[in-house]
Amino acid sequence: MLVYDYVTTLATASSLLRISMTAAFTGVTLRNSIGIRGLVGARNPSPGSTLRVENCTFHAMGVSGVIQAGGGGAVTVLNTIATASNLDFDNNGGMLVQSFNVSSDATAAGLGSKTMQAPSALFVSVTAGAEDLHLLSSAMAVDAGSTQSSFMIDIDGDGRPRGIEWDIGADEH
Ligand SMILES: [Ca+2]
Ligand SMILES: [Ca+2]
Repeated sequence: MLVYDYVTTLATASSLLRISMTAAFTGVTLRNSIGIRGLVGARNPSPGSTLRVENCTFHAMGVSGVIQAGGGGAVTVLNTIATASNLDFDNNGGMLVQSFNVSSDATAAGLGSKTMQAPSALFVSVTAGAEDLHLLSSAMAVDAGSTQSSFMIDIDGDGRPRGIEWDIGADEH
């Protein structure tokens, strides 16, 4: 689990998780993590690497929440919210396999995903410098995720699911 509120002066180099371009990694997973105001949340620039992103929340990234950027590489991203980026989810070569994601632009895709969702309707606070990316009780991401068997908690240590289904994003409401 990671929480990264980017320092503005470091933002030109910022990815929360970036796979090496010079070696092949498989089986890397980023989950229950939040990134705010950086450039990229999760980036796979490696042609030979695969990355899985589960139940993350990325907000106000200058470039993207999640990028697959190397031909031949693959990112699987599910139960993840990316909002207020240049492109919330970006397939720039290779495979970007999406399901049960939420974006504020048109780039969430696949089964169970929702586009064009206003951040202010999802999160407790999107005030710059005072963000609280816990879900509002009224957020459409509540009980809208897909059930996973590989983990059972959220970023707070709350059990998943609460309510009738898993939530989308790092927070289970
Ligand atoms: Ca739930
Ligand atoms: Ca929670």
